[in-house]
Amino acid sequence: MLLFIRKIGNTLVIDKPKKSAYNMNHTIKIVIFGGVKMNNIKEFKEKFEQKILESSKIVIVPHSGIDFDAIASAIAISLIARKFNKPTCIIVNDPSYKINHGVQTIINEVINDISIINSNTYMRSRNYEESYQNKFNDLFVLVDFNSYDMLSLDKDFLMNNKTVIIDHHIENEKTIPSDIKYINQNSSSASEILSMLLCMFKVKKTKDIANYLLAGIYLDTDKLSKNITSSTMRLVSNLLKHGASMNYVTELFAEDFISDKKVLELVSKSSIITYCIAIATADDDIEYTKEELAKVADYLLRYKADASFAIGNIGDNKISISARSKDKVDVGLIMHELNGGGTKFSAATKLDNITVEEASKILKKIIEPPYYINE
Ligand SMILES: [Mn+2]
Repeated sequence: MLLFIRKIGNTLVIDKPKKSAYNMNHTIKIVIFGGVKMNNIKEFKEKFEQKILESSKIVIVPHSGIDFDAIASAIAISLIARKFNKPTCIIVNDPSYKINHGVQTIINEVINDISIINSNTYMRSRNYEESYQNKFNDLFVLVDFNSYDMLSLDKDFLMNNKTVIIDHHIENEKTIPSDIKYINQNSSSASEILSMLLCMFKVKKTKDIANYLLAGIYLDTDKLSKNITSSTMRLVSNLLKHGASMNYVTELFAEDFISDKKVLELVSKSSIITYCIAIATADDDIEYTKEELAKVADYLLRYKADASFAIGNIGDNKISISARSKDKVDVGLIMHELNGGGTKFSAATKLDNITVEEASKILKKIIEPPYYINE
């Protein structure tokens, strides 16, 4: 058998010559990264506790484009820090018009109790120059992401500060170096990991935090239909026991009518380009949020498609592609070819200065073996 070996950043990728997107399953990746990665959550808990104890403030950084999983996990981390009497803040840099209304509801519910600020406010509070030199001994906890792409802080800033990552996404060459990290791709969501950590740290779960974590799990499992394991369901059961309510969560997920109409219009414009792959290509002059594109891709998987892609303009001269897969196609690898990332089931990328149509052509070149192209 002929094997190809390529090096992408810190990753060695070995693959068989590919005939179709299906064969991408045979790719082997060897990833070499810095930082201490904990495979064992108990070991991570001990190290994380030490880091919290030796720091003066816990600065929690959810990913940009904050969603239910990121905000719920961030709030859970602030409860852990509080147990050790450490002050905390959560950094959110997304402009409020870009924040999902359900996520905004959660932020509004906790804002009087937990400090949620943007990075400039944090920098001012800490004195910009001195923060860069870590004069304050703050601990940065990045949650629900591990890559520079989704970091809402100045990249150089983290270099001199202590960093912890808690995540469930695959690592890639853009993974941020950290002192310790717990990254478990078998977990459905960061909220699942945090539900477990709250138990281990013996933090009492209120009805509110149980609801938020359930919303986080609900989002990342596409309403408890994907990526779930017996461990996920055990934790869901535990959250329900602590007062979480499905009614509260479905209410948070209620669609905004205008946005949903946009989603369904784009779904109706999609085409199944082979018998297995659905692509929705938006008009350039309509701006979508990444979340709307993700919904379109999710929606397309209801049909007999193995994988789906939604391509649209997200503003700032950027085109985003959101990709979803049932099983046979590895959309993580396909998005990786376009400088993006994600898991086999759910991935995305952003492309600069091109049109939706051009992005669609590039994507089709990657996913279609020549004998499938019919244009
Ligand atoms: Mn997540």
